[in-house]
Amino acid sequence: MERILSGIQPSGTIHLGNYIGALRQWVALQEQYDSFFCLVDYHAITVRQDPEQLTYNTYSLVAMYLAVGLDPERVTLFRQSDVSAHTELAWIFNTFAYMGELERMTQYKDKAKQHKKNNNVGLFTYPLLMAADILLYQPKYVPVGEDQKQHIELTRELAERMNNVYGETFTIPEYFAAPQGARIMSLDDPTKKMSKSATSEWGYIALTDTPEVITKKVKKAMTDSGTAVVAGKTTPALTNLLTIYSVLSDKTIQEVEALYQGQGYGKFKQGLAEVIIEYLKPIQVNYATLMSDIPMLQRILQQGAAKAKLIADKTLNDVKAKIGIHP
Ligand code: AQP
Repeated sequence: MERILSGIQPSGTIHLGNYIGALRQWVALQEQYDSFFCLVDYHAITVRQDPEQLTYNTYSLVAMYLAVGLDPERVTLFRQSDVSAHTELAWIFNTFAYMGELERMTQYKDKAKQHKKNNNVGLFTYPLLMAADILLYQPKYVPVGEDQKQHIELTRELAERMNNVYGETFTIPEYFAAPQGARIMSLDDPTKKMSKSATSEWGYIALTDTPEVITKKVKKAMTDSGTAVVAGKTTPALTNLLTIYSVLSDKTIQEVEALYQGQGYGKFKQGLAEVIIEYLKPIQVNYATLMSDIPMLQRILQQGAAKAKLIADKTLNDVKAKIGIHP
């Protein structure tokens, strides 16, 4: 069975962008692939986190993984910091990657601007920890949103570089894009991606948002000039809203456009809010139940880490031996 691997940072509340761009695919792919999904908490600390909140966000994230439909009997769910091979391999990659390669990363450029007072070295070397997260497990595919594509390309480059020097060491992983919604944009600014750490809460819909909050956020969402509910190059805000509607309702964008023909933005937004609320209802019920049993979440993470460690340590030991660092 071919393997897939992906992860999300416990850096805040999961939003529709994370769900449509990543999580939703994971649920569909778990049937066909040997699936490894991690909570990348060492990535989250590249931005200053409140310690108690980080612990809470970690449980919240694993509960959300399960609430959307990941089956812990089938997939391996684990926390990055429980498997020390990630940081060890990341250090080795620090000695193989070039400054220029990391300087080109658009996420680093964005985050450095966003966090001027804490532009730490971890923000810069983040893609190398991500490369280690991936390559340790030798996956064929990495299902992530489009914003992570550049990091996957760097991961491939590093894997090829090491394979060329030391012989076959890593599987070269491929980016696996969501068929629709690989980049969901912010509701209050369709030129920016929907993000957990956005300064305004009006930009994202959290999977835990109440129906009232969802209705308010959708009502306030930016639209384009005009009145017709149509997708296209000149209507980026509507295209984004139509994409969300289409994915969550299992209708094509053309079907949604036809549904709201001649009805204006008000009716469309009302319909969109209803679609989101209905879609999230069962997820929110599952999530509340799962969050009431933290020891069970801890057990799932422990079991996952034990399975992940077996594979990760094997890859790390192979790399260490090849570079001359024997146990
Ligand atoms: N707007 C988005 N559209 C589609 N996919 C998205 N992803 C993130 N935003 C969108 C995908 O979600 C997964 C998890 O992301 P992450 O937590 O590792 O970090 P991120 O990409 O930096 O996401 P955020 O929400 O913007 O987090 P912050 O604000 O903390 O940096 C990834 O697969 C990502 O592609």
